[in-house]
Amino acid sequence: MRRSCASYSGDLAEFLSTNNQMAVRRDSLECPKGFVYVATYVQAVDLEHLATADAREALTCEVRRGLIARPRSLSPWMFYDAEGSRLFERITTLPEYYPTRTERAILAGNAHAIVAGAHGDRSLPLRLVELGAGTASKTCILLEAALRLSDDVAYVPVDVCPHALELACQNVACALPEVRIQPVVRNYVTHPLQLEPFDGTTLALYIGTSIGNFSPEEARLILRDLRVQLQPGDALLLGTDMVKDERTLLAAYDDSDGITAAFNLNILHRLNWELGANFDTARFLHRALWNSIESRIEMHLESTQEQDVAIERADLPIHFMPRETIHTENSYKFTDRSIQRLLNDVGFGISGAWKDSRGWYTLTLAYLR
Ligand code: AVI
Repeated sequence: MRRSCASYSGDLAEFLSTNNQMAVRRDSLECPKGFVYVATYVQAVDLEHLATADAREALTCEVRRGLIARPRSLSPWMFYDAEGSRLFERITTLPEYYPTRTERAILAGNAHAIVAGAHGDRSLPLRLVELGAGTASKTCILLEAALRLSDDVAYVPVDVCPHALELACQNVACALPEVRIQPVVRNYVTHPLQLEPFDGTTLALYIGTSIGNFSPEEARLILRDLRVQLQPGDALLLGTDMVKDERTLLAAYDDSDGITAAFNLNILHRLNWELGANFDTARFLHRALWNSIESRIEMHLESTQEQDVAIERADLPIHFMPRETIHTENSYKFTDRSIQRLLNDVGFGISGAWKDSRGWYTLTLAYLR
């Protein structure tokens, strides 16, 4: 059953619970595209349609804010439409892009210790809430470990991209049908998460080094918003990419196949499709640089020439000078001290940390102080 949900704004979970005519139907996995599978039974929801109106409004606001300002910038959440999410998935498999496979290896070797460290009272149900879940490709490792410790495990993937969320639900439902899945379509940056009360332990996951895409101030806001949703006894698992040699860092953000360049330029394609802009993407170049003072990789789009662009639905004409840039992403890299400072500032203490042998990546388990 496809529903029309043009006025939707908020949590999918909230939406589901207030719309009891919502279909709860087949238990096969052959649903049309745009529908999502929830746990061992299937709730069919037109996620694509749900997110459209909100997403377009946010896009218009962000474009007006970022492209009028100097230097020009756009927020990295704009990368993640269906094509951007697909390109990001490709990035994660590139030889130069080490964070994903490094984190996966750490999880594979330590999932039991991590979940056991978070879930003190095994008799209680366990809920894993994942911010920026993407396709949840690594989360199954933790969910499997969770199922070995508890027979009541719930998974709440939260993501701004309904397409990625749909894949996350399919992946988890196929691999681990015992897990109850409650997907939430949400931009947790602009709309802080509101978790349903839970009678058990919650392990919040902020892995995949997504925290690195926010300024230190924004990162603190996001973690504070998350912390107020947690109860004493709950935990946070934070994934952070570490400072390392510049060559390795730059290669990870400017790969030889040009996939990261395509990912960066996709923001302009998105503005063409969704806001009626007329960017000629051949007139922009992908640039990645290491800013050692701020401890971050920066991605920019550089105009190759003087040019005029119009963004029709934002009512915005823009004039670019040659070599003028749009700053599209920061990816902050951490040290043990900066992780400790960040967590301490937002009310968490560290109960464990796991790294790879080169110390390129860290997973930190934190408790509520
Ligand atoms: C999603 N995020 C953690 C990625 C990163 O490494 O900062 C996004 C990315 N940008 C370019 N490559 C990957």
